[in-house]
Amino acid sequence: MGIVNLTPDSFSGDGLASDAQRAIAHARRQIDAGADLLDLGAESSRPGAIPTSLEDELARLLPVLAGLADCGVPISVDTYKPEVMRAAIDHGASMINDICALRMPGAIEAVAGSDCALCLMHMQGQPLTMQQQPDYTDVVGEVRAFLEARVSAALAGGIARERLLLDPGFGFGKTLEHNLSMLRHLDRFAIDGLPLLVGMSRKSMLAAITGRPVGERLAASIAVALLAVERGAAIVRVHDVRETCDALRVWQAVVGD
Ligand code: YH5
Repeated sequence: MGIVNLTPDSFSGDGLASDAQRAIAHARRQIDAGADLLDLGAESSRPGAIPTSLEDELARLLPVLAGLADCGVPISVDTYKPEVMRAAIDHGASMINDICALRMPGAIEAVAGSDCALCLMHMQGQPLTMQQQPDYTDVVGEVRAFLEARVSAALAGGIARERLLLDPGFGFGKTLEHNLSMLRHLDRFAIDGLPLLVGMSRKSMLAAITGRPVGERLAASIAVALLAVERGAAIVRVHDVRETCDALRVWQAVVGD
């Protein structure tokens, strides 16, 4: 899954057509580099991020979705707002990537009326404050229990099991030790055999290990992507598609499937 960031920190942020054109070009490069799936995100969920208005999120997202209608790979939209989910689905999105796991009022209904896929992710707290005091007695058990409860909520809301993916949410209200525990025990999140999606690309946990700034986390990002796939991840959400694909091809050649 190639990341396509539509937030102003990655573009000029004026919401004009030039931003959309640059994002579309980036998305097409991600596909050329080997992405089987793209994740479009128009609201930052980095630690400390301030929420984006509905209007701004839609203005950034919809022109890019329209421009990728014929791109040949499924498009996921990273949003927790029900209105954005509905608009994204109307504009051809194949998947909703919800960092709030359908906890926003109206989110279940927004997704239930379609046939798109849905990723349910764990987050403790909210982006603005989630890294201030992550707190668990058993991070793996608690994240697993949360995901089980969200699967139940989705099923009860009329979303078929076949549409679901799960994500323990690396970096979303977790210390380095929490993230490492989750990676060590990744198999425990495969509830009912649902596919796992994981995102660790360039994240601060890699800074905590390597001491590198965000522009120098490529090797660490490839290493964790490979470790995640080895531990059962079905999809890795990454910035550096070409390099990650190369690493995964080597792994695949060795394991022979
Ligand atoms: C994820 O893990 N993450 S947005 C801070 C960084 C670098 C990257 C420099 N959306 C996930 O990518 N969706 C995001 O420090 C996600 N799983 C799913 N399903 C955060 C991000 C990032 C944050």
